[in-house]
Amino acid sequence: MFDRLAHLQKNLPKMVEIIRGSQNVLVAAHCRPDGDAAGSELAMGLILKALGKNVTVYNFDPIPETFLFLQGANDVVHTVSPQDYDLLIVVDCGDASLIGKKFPYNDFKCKRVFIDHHSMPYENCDLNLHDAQASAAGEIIFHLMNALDVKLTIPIAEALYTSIITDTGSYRYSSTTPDAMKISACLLETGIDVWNICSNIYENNPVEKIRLLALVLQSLWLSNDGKIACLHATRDMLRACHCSGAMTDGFINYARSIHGVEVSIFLTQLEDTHFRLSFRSRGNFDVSRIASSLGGGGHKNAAACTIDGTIEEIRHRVEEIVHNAMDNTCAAH
Ligand SMILES: [Mn+2]
Repeated sequence: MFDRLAHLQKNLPKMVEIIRGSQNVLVAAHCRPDGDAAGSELAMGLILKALGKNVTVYNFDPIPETFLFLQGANDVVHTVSPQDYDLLIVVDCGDASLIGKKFPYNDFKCKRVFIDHHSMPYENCDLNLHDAQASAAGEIIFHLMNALDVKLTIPIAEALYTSIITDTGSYRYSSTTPDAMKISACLLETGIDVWNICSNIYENNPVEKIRLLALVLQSLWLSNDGKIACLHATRDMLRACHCSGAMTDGFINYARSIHGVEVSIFLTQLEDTHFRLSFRSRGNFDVSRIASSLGGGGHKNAAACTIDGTIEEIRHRVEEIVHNAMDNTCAAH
């Protein structure tokens, strides 16, 4: 029934065996959790609980308010003692460094496993359940749940549904596969309330965020050919609206939504001349390669890194890199 299940068959039984053989499990995901990171780590936590394990769910950063309706979200911890665990499961994360700068990954002497759908499987671990074609890490966790014979409950379905709708952009991105739809159908059959989930995630903005959006939209910059759009949020703008940097999540999509724009970038000021740089692209243009060339990573259509310079310098530098990559892409076809 599921097209991508065969791809997981090699490591799925091994993952089941490792989980069955453990008792005290730490589940982690990438920092600054999005819907997939939060949804998949909480779903994994609930699945392990159903198996009678002692489970702790960790994230370096707080779970955003929009996902706090998910079961277990308020129990997520932000500090960790590696010696307390006999298994570490990292979900929706392509590299241990992305769990968070101070996460003591190398202090875990137990088995460390990854469940992920970023472009490349992470090598420095004991086992990797990886499928770059999965729409969300939550999709792989759905298969793992079945392999573990854990019953799909409403709280697990809500968490997995959150994973899939957020990582597919509400079934708009090209990652929206037949499997994503079939798994979503299974989740709906539990009786989850889709409108309740979606209004928690998408129609629950703090007014501060909307005030910040109004400021951010005024920063719009377009390249001369209209193919690159940039928005930014300075620390002054965040301060004026009483917002954290995480509140800018999703703003970059306004830049990409402009007719003719192929790549959008978003700069969030971290320090005077230090910025978080996010990329979004349309169609085939691969921004993960640009982000990795600058020390970051991500997916084909969504990637990020950090970068030094003034806003003008960074825009100029990135414009050049993106235009070069566009020229090469055209030359290759
Ligand atoms: Mn994901």
